[in-house]
Amino acid sequence: MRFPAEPFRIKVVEMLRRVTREEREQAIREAGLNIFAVPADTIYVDLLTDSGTAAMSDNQWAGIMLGDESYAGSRNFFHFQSVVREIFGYEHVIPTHQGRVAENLLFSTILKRGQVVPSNIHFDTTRANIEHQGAEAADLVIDEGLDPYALHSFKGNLDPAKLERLLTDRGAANVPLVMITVTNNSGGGQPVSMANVRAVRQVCERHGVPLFFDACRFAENCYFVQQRESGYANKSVTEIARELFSHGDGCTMSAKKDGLVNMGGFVALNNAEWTQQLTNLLILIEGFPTYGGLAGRDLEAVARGLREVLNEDYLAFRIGQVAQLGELLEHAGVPIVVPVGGHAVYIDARRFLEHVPQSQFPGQALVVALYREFGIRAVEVGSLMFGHKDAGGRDVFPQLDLVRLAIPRRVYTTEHMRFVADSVIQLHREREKLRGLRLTYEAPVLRHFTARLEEIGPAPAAVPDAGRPGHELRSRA
Ligand code: P70
Repeated sequence: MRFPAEPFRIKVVEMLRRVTREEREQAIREAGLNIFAVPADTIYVDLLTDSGTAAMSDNQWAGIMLGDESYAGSRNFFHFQSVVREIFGYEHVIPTHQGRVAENLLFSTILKRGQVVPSNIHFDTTRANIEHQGAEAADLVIDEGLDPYALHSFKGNLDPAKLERLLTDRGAANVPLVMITVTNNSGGGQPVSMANVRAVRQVCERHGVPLFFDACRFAENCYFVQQRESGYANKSVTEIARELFSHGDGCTMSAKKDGLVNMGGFVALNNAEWTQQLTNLLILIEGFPTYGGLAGRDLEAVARGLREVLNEDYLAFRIGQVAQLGELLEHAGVPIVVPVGGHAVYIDARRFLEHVPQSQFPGQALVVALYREFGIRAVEVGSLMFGHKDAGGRDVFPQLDLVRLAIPRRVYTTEHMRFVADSVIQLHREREKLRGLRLTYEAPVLRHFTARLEEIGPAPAAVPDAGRPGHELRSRA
């Protein structure tokens, strides 16, 4: 397939430092084979996350200079509020410094112990904020959404039958709201269809339960609706977004994704009583309601970013760039989750490294090798992140060991993506050389952030390069 070229030109550049394999070997070793502990300036292509890593536009930077840093009533807040109202259609707009605070405000206010919040798949911070209230987070994605190889245009859909069952079993009084995550990050960045949103809305209405969105990647989701869902080809992505949110009662958003900023978020909702409660908590933990933990200039950048992200030339390039990386890998026989989602390509590490058992962290072994050999940072979403011991002290592993290559917005060129593809393909050819890992330190919770590991067996020899040098001086072992 042909993919659109960059619909922008580059006005500011950030030089990358040359780093040798020896330096990387030392950095990853000192980091205890934990990619979170590696200094970012030793990385060539950083695909750890698409969150807070976007390049802002000249228009956003110009907006930064128009920041009004008044404690109360900043003009940038009113601009931000009007843009959020226009796109999302919700009356009340509460700024926060990032997505998890939006979630915290919402769930600390409206959620009670013992209640349950269903979603397609809750993102980790959403789940943690729900569980922190002594409540339960239920993942009700369609079955195809859990199968890495099932082909479905909207693998992020929430199963309305599962929702109906949950609401009937638990009673609507125990479900303060239903949430839909667009796109479904934890399921591979897969989109949700408008038909599904309507079906979920109907179930919610029958039971009298409000519907909220986790809107982090709403523009990417709406672009997929335009491209894949019948009846939407002639609608603009902005119109599609308005329709999507019109089926709900509110949303939380980390603007660090489709807000095209490095920091920011919000809650938007129609319920005035909830708004008052959220606002009281906001003042306690984030700041005055017209800045919510952000500078006036940051609010201006979000306001402008939310408009820019709906530009369809941008979206065609964005979704195309991710799809292209997926296509290059798939054609070379690298096992990836299909169809490719909106913001990332996920490698199936169990299939990639068939000789490394799950107890030896195949995903993390791949992450370490990608960094050591090519200077690429990916993130493990598998047995290191989700594995734990059960009550009997036995290891429990997740079904999948994935490695996520998340693509920052407007940051890397297509040539960077080719370099990533060639590197992964080269590693795939040499996969027998990779060894499993074992833990030498693990924290009791969220162990992947601080874990330390070591290689099982002798240190691996360098993998020959992919014939497409990255920005490095290679010296071979
Ligand atoms: C990511 C980051 C954040 C996120 C999200 C959804 C659907 C809420 C939030 C929280 C987190 C991450 C993961 C690995 C490495 C670095 C960062 N997702 N809802 O990359 O938003 O971070 O602003 O509090 O995806 O997926 P916030």
